[in-house]
Amino acid sequence: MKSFLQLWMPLNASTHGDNVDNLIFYVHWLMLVLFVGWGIFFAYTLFRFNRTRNPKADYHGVKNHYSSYLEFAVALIEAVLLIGFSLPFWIQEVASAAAEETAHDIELRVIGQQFAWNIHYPGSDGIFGKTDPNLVDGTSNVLGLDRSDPSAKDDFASVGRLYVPIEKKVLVHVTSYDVIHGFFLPVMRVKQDAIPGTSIPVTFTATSTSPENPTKNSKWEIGCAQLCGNGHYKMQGELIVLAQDAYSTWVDEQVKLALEEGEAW
Ligand SMILES: [Cu+2]
Repeated sequence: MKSFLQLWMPLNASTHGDNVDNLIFYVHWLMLVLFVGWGIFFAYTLFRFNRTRNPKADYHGVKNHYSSYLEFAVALIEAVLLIGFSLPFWIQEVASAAAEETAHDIELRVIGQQFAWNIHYPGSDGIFGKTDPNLVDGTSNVLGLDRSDPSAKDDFASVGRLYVPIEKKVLVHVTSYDVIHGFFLPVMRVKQDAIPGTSIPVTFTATSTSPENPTKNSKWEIGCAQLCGNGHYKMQGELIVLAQDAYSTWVDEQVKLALEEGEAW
């Protein structure tokens, strides 16, 4: 089943991707079992209640209460599964996710905007400078950075191109400038709604570098997974996973450019 489904699935290049994929495979197995089971039951009823065996309809039906007992048993088992297993597991997962949120190597902000992905890098100080939606300018200041804030001086933006290093845990704060978008990295098995006014953390760790000169098909895509307007279809970006030293070099270059640009402000 796994290798069969993988024919249609995007490459997985993240550490947690296998868990997501396994869930998809288990759900498919379960659906296959249910499909075959109900199919057999359907065929059985067609045979069991056919016209030659039952020439006259039975207007009274079943008299005993077995079906009620059965339904009660099913409800009870489901309640035990939900209260006894699912809820404790969910609470534990939420707690560990909250603890995980603080542990990371790289921290970024991703801001969805009709129709592009703006990525905010905190620069060499690792601190995000103040931003203000009123300062947003489509060409010179896509992030709305407040340049009077000292920690904003080395911040820089990357539009539509998300650069991350390999084997480093990346924490992304996902938000939106205008409407609801869906931040989607298929190869990282990351999908998170970008909602105006809220900042939602997601983490991932890349296990391999992206293709060096990608074609249209081999490019690692950033997609928008929420219908967000007329230009939704073209709200694409590219995920570029670099070796760690190549990433540091790139960040240094961008910081240098930002500082030079900042002097002109
Ligand atoms: Cu969008």
